Amino acid sequence: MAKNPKILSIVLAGGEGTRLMPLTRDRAKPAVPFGGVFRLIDFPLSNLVNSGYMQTVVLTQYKSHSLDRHISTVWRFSPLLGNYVSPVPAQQRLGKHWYLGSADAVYQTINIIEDVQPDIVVIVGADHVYRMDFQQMVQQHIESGAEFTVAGIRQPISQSNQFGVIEVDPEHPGMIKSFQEKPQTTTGLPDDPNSILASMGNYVANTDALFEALALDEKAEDTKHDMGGDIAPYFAARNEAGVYDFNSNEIPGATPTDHAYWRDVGTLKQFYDAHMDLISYVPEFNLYNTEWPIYTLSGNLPPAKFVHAGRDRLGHATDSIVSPGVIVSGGEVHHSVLSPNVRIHSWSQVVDSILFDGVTINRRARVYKAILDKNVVLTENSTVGIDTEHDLARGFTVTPEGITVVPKGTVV
Ligand code: ADQ
Repeated sequence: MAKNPKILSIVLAGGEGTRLMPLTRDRAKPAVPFGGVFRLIDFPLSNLVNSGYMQTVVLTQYKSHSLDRHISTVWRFSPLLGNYVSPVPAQQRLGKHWYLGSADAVYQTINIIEDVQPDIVVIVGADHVYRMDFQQMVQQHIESGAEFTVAGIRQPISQSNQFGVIEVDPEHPGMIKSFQEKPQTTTGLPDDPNSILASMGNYVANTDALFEALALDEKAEDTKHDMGGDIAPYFAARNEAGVYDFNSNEIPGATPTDHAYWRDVGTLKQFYDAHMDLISYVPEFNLYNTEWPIYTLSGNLPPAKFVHAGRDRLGHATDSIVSPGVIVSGGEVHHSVLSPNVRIHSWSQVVDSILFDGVTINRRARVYKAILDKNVVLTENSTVGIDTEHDLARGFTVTPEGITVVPKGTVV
């Protein structure tokens, strides 16, 4: 391996995100807004840039229009300087089918990888909220001699059927003995029977070994062409897979609560909870760490404004994130996330909620524990989240935990 290996990063951004419906009705999961001004894909892309990795391809597939637009407007680097983030839609290069799975998506991109000739490929998912320095993982990968390294984090054993489960080799700590994708049952860790070591869906691979694995997988019969389901177990079975402990990742400016924060936001409940983590009194995830910024661009917008519109109409927001372009005029916002261009009018109330771009809350309307998608309008005196039975009857999504989700553009 060269002293300064050449790295290409690949972001897997083709997931459908069915469990986030209706937020993924018109957009790919990685394009779902997060934290007021961001989109989910800004997290992996910021991590890559902050790690010093400036050559990235993003593999897109479903409903990728807003994702492509976001990548090309926000993330276009200078090709002159050799820096780029390029979206690659499903090519149907190898036949008349879309990507069969995440491994097939990488395989269909082999010609792009060959053009770049990297020594190492860093492959990351696009739908998690976290900070990670991939250089530290690559460093360990090189030192361990593994062909393929998986990033791991402890998770409750009750969630083992949602993750790739890593069993570390006791004889060779740092290497994986077995990798099982989303097993129904499994045993816990030797020092903590209630936890498993879960794959974060982030991989570092030596290019040649990866090509070989992908080519074999493409021809195999019994495969879902999945990085977690097929490629990681392949390397584990050959004793060539290393594991990188996310807990050891050091991020400049991280707080004790924020260290090793990682959330899968694949369900509405997880998506909602991760937002609440941003606004808790001591934030579980600190957006204000300027030493490891999360980048985005949210257009040319004026600052947020709070208007005292009359006696008993003191427009205010507490324990909340308020984005540029928002006007809170005579209404009350508590413990909520407001995206750009939201309007909150007199005597209205927004509590424990997430409002996407351009939402309007008219006079005396009330919102509780809800996610309102882009451009939703609450007319005067209307409510969302106060009576969840009524919300269901109106065709809104209500999660088992009682979070109401109103689709894009709905007038309530
Ligand atoms: P999942 O997230 O369930 O598990 P998957 O649906 O394949 O796996 O998504 C992984 C990433 O690949 C996502 O970023 C998704 O957008 C993307 N993706 C999915 N299908 C794709 C396709 N056809 N083309 C391009 N991109 C695609 C994975 C691992 C587990 C691990 C969890 C961690 O398989 O082992 O534990 O992530 O959340």
